[in-house]
Amino acid sequence: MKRAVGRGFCAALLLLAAGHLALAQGADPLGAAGGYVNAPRPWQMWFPAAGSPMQAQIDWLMKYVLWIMAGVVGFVAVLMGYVFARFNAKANPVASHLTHNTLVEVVWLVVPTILLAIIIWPSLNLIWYEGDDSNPYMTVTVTGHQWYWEYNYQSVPGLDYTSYMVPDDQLKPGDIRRLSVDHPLVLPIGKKIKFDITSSDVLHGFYLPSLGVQKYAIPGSIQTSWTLIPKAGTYYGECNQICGINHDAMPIEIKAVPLADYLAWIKVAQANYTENTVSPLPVGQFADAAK
Ligand SMILES: [Cu+2]
Repeated sequence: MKRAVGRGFCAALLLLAAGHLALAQGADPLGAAGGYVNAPRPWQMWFPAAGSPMQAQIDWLMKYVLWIMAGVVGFVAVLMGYVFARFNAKANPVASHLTHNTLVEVVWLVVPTILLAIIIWPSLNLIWYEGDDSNPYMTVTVTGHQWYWEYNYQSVPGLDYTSYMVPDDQLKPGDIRRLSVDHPLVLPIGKKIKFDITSSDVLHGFYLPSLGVQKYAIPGSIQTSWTLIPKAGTYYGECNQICGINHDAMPIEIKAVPLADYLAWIKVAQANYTENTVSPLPVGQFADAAK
């Protein structure tokens, strides 16, 4: 724990140094994320605003199925109410001995079949869409650790850094308690980003609700997912697989910035973040083994 705090402190110093360097150069690549913040609100209902096409489709499918379900539940409720009122012992003392009705049996077979078909069709399309991580602009290896995330930019040699939650007593203005991190994951907007998700110790969950990404981080295995963020801003996620005592202390913060700002950030990050590399397990080996 002490080590983690130490690392967090070093990371904060490095971030400060990176910030100063960026300011000295007259540019703050991360500032390019702008003021848009996609974060959960207290008592929020429904999904967060969709930050990616994948989440937009998930949102659509959820509501589509929900309306069909509401129709089925409503119809069954009305039917049961009618049966209770019309065919109880008082209202209908002599029960019918009818055991078979071809029309009713055909209807209750065909109607649910049609309902299932119109649910399955967009569901399969979405599963196919979610699984299509081909031709990404870049790939980031995401490794879950107890209790922080590690981001390895496969296309940027040496860019591999850790991301710790900002402790409550170190929050700065604009930070969100339990969600802000020392080093966010920085991604370019409008580009397809692939995630290779793994873990160095126990099961973690890489969960980005507003981007529609949710994958287990499994030791010794790589799960893939992808995203495409059209709008610059800050997006948040959390580990959503109980992974030990500090499970709640490994949020995910994403800064989505225009490509030019991302490329500028790489230079700053390469000079500063790489010293912060913590790699208890060589994640590269997993990546190679999977090929
Ligand atoms: Cu975790």
